[in-house]
Amino acid sequence: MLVYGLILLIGAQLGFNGRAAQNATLGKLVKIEKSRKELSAYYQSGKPKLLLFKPGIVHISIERDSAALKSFAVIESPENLTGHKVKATGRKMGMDLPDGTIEFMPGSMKLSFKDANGKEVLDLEDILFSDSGVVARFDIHGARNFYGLGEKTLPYNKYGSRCTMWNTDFPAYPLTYDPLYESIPFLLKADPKGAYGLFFDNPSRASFDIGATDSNTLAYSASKGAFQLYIVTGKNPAQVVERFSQLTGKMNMPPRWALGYQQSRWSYYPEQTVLNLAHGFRERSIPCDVIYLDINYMDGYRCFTWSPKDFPTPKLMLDTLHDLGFKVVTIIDPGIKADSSYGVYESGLKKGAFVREPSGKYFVGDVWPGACVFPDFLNKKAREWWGNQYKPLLAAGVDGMWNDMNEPSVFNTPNKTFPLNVMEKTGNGEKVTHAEVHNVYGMQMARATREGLERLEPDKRPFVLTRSNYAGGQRYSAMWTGDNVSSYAHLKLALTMFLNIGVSGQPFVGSDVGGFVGNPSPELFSRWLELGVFTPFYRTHSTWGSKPREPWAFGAKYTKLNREIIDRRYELLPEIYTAFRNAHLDGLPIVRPLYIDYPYDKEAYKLSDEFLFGDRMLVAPVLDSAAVDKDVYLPGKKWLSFYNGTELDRGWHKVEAPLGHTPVFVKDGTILFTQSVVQSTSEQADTLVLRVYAAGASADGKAYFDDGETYAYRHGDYLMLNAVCELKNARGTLLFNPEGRYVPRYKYVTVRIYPGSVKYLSRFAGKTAMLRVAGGKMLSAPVIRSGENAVEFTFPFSPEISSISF
Ligand code: MIG
Repeated sequence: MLVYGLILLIGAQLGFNGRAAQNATLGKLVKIEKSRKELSAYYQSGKPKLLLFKPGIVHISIERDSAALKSFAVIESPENLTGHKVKATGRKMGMDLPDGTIEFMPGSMKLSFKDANGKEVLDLEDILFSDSGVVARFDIHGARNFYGLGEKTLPYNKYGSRCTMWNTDFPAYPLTYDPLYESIPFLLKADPKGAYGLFFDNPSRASFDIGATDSNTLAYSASKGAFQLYIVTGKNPAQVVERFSQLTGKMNMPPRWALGYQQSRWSYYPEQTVLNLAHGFRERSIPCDVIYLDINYMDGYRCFTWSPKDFPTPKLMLDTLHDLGFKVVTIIDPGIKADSSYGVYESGLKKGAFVREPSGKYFVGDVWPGACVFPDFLNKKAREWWGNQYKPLLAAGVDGMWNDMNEPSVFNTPNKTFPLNVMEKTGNGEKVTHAEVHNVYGMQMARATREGLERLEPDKRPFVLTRSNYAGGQRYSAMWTGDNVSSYAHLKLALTMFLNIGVSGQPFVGSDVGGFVGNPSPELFSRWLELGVFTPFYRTHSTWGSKPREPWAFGAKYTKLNREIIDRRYELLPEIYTAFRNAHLDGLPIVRPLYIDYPYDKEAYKLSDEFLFGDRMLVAPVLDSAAVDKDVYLPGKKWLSFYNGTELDRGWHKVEAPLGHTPVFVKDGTILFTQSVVQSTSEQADTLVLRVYAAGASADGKAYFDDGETYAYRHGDYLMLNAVCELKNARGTLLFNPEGRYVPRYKYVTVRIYPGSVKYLSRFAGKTAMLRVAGGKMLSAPVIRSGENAVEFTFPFSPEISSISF
């Protein structure tokens, strides 16, 4: 029996046949220490450590010479674990996890991971340190499905590929270009046999070779710093992703307006153009929540200023836009113009807030404003200073912030970013070179921005959008996939990227609708808008000099179509908001691969052209030119068409998909919460619409509501409306079970039921529905036939509804 808490010295002589173990790059093994959940080996010049971190998560860290940097990604600290057995013999140490066993042999530095059935799934074969970093090679035991790795281009399944982690600005990136703006070194192995995640937490330049060089080997290398690996186990891919999100944190609940449709371009200016744009939406009744101001709103690209010529009255403009129901997001880049008449520059100098060259001089590089200095976002003091700079923008009424160019992107250095020897200071004042921390610069900028907004306006949920990011960055901001291209291939790529970013812990993701570079055909733009309806971050954006890309810019026929598409987003808002709430709580993606919910279905691992939106809707967007139908795979059992309740069984189906029509299916047994169309989230919809898909005669669902902008929900000011519907013979009942005290201000509630069989329809239609409110009041309404396959009835809305029978 182990004595808990006692550190036992096993000593090299006990387990290594009298010979002291030796590692090629770490030297001689000096001693081994172990406790209830930790094993540390001390080599002459290195310290491998194995730690049971959290339930199902093991941390392996190998420090060489110097101590490892504190993680920027991991928010949790190791837990005191119960129910995990740690077995140690002289040679090895084993940890029994709920979903497998991990054994580590500090003498040979071998590590092996067996699944719950005792089958080997992963072995660390060797690990070598040298002046160019560390290289680790793993035997993947025949695994062929790998996902995640954040923002990566093609292919969808990363098996057979190599890629690099080095945040890079690359406009109009080709379909297989690597690396791009963000790095999430989290690799998810997932197939019907099981899943695990490998999180290599190191923000220096790193690389993955996933069976590309040797079909059975995963090779990982990092150029600087310690080897840091978290093995995340789980009984299926969903559990692995959830656990990874416990480690690196969840997306915060955004303000509701950030879920609306958003219009951007480089750039809308001057003021009058912005106002005309806003009126353009309202005059045409095309819903829109947010307008973006790209770099031309500034005075000579000086961050936190307004161009006196083009934006002489920003406050007035913002007031008008707010009155029209718009929010405004402004872009902010990290480069601060080195200009002694510019207050932000001067105050940053005083605080010593900028990164320096080894000589101690500030590093100066060119970006849009010309010669710039750059904030040291890794440093707490610099982050605080930075956060305060947002004051004037907030005072003018700006609602959200967009952080761009934060890889960081520099125009005039050979590597297009900071020179590798630029010095940065971490939280505890420790000096590091840029080479060690490049991949967290953008994330720390988003953090500085978010923390600033939280300090300046503590009652408002901030909205921050970032281009560059690292694992854990979902805690601070939404992200978009940067400078893509107007083509169908890029439309497909966008979805592929969303799916892998989602399982890498970042649910709040989107792409420039229509493609940033180029001009989409009217059809491509509409198809991209269609995908956007089901994309967490829904924003049209295009480059300098691109043709107009407002939803009405393509002629009357497309204006109507585009309006109907965007209307759909607003109808679905209660569902979308609920999906965000779920992702905020469980860390699972909103746009999610089929394998998350159907882990035993082989097909689910292949498909990157359809996805689940939340766990009850399957979306099969059209991603090809001139298509009028689409081959859709439905997993599980029965699905119903979102639009008309047509039933479809598991398997492949060719479904109609003319322009403007996205095939969407609802899992049988679901109540979806939708609403009547509004022009922006600042407007209250009249009618809450429950769509009951009940081919199997029963359905349930729930929807989450709160004020959409403050943290009052944390103190009980929310409503979780649970509903259950049962159909029996010619009778139906709907039971409501509300939790929380928030009251949405709908006027009516419509219930539309797709009972799946025409026989039922005729029984229900023409009857009377009776509604019962908690206090006992009763109301009646006629049940009418609605469309081919549904019946519906409407009542005044009350959050007190306890049941409806019909
Ligand atoms: O060097 O601000 O990805 O969305 O419009 C280009 C201008 C800088 C790159 C961003 C893009 C933005 C553009 N920016």
